[in-house]
Parts: sequence; structure tokens; C-alpha cells
Amino acid sequence: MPETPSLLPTTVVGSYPQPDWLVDRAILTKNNVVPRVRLKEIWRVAEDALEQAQDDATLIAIRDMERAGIDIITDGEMRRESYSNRFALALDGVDVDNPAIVSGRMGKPTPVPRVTGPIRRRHAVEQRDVEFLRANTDRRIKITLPGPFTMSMQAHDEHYGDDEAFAMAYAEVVAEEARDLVAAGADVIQLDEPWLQARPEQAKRYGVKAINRALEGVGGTTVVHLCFGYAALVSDKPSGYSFLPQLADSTAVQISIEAAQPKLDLGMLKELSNKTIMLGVLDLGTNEVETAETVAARLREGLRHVPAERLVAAPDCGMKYLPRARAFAKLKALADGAAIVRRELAG
Ligand code: MET
Repeated sequence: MPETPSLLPTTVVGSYPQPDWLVDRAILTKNNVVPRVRLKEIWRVAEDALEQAQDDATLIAIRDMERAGIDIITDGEMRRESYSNRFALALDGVDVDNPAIVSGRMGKPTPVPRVTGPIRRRHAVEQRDVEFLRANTDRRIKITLPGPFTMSMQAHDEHYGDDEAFAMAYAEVVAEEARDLVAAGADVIQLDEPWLQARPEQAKRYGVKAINRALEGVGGTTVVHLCFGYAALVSDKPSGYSFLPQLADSTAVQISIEAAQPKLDLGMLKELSNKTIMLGVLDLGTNEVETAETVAARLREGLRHVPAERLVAAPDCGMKYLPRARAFAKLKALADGAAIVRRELAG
């Protein structure tokens, strides 16, 4: 097994471009909304061959990440219509067939599932995904799950009647799933929580509590990812987070943030001095492919605020909306840029 470097390991936020023979990418971007309900029409392969096609696409994603030189890889989220709905819609208590319409993160009307009864997990949802990934790479592996806070914002509560109780119900099922995924071989579990930043008032009230419940008893390396949204969907990004230092009180080992595209002021990272920072050093909002030197410069900037022992190099967010060739080239620049800085550190 290739050894994971102890300094500046590289990873991805999760998703990699799905092949055009697998999904109709035009549908994904047509309305500029990330599906919260099912979006079966994106699949271009018939139901009876879909799992096999998703497996094959996953092998491509794995090999691309390996070839680019990424140290901690994912399954590329090839099996997902969105980063969250594979897990969120597999739960009991969730009515997927009669969506409610709510105002989305960007203020657009968005169909979301209704929660009409207690949220329970029927069975492990992403276990086979982890087993498949484990069986097909020697590298360290990570799997992502939507976080409890974010899932509670992507559904309409008609059962709990209290926003905190609603998020905590999601936290329970995430914890069960995360423990199963570690048992299935995941080295790293990442909770995607972009809504913490979009709803800071509620996040400050119970965001950390929900995350800590979701990570209770979860071994392995734990990560919480926050971003301002996919670059393909959100171009105007603030230069600072409305919710972040609070995560110092979370039990997550790593905090994943986007920094390249928003040109984030990294000064606030001093407030997360007990966390490893997964730093976004690939801007996914530009067609340009970074040079290894640009990546190295961004990592050196990170090192002014975070010691090398606590820095992980990553893209700003998931790469699913990029053309595959560009995603690959950017990952290669990420790996090469991290290698440059690693050599400097070794003196
Ligand atoms: N894991 C997800 C991805 O890589 C994160 C999405 S946050 C909007 O696409």
C-alpha cells in the first residue's frame, strides 16, 4: 500500500465528474438546483444495469485519483444524484413522493422531502459503496455523508415541530451509519455541512451539538466540510465564514473549508488551533488549471496560519460539475504542489 505522507497529505472533498454515459449532466445544471428529492431522470443507464454502470464509473474515479497522486481518495460519489439524497432519502419517516416546496439556499423554490414520522435508518445505506472502494484501492479511503444540520435544512418537518429536535433525529441516524461505514473499512468519515454557513443563527444554537451527536462513537478520522456552495452554482462568494470558529467545540478531527475561490482570509484559522485543517487550494470556479507552483504558494500561505502537522491539501469543494479532464489536471496539480512544499519542509 502506498504510504500516506505524514505531512500535507492530499485528498478530495468527495465528488468527481460522473461520465456522460452514466448521467445526463445537462439535467443537473439545467435548473441550477441540487436535488433533494429523487432525480431518476439523470441516469442514462437502465435500472437493471445501473449498479454495474455505477461500479464501473467508480473504478474510473478511483483510478483517476490514484493516477493523479491523491493520498486519501473517495468513490467519487458516482452513485449519487446529489451529495446528500442517496442517504437522506433512504430513511424511514421521509416521504419522498409528495415533496414540499421550500426556499432553497439561494432563495429558489426547491422541492424537498416531507418528514412525516420518526426518522429511522432501515439498513446501512453506503456500506456497499465503502466495501467496493476498499476492495479496489490500496490507498486510505474516505466516504462522505450529509451532516445532520444540512439534512434538516433540506427537508420539511411535519413531525418533530422543533428545529433542534429535528436535526438531532438526523444526528442519530448519521451516527449509526458512520459507525457501520468505519466497520466496513472507511479510514475517514466526512460530514458535509454546507448549510451551517447558510443558516448561522440556527447553526450557533445547535449545529455543534448535532455534529457531536452524529460523530459519537465513530472511530477513524472525522471531518466536517463547510463551503459556500458548488462553484458551478454559486459565483459570488463571501470572503469569510458566518459560522466556523464554533467548530473548535466539535469532536471532529478535521475541518474542511474552501479558501481558493473566495480568497479567504486565513487569519481566523487561529481559532481552530485544536483542529487539522483540510484547506481548499483548488479554485473550482475557473476554467484555468492551477500550476503545481500556484498550489504550493497557497499551501505556503496556509502554513503561515496552521502548522504543517495539521494541514491537509484539498480542492475547495466537490468536483462533480467540472469536465473530467480538467478535474484530473487540477488533482495532479494538487498532488504535485503538495509534493513541492513537502520537499521544502524536509529541507
Ligand atoms: N462531498 C460533496 C461533494 O464532494 C460535498 C458537497 S458540499 C456542497 O460534492
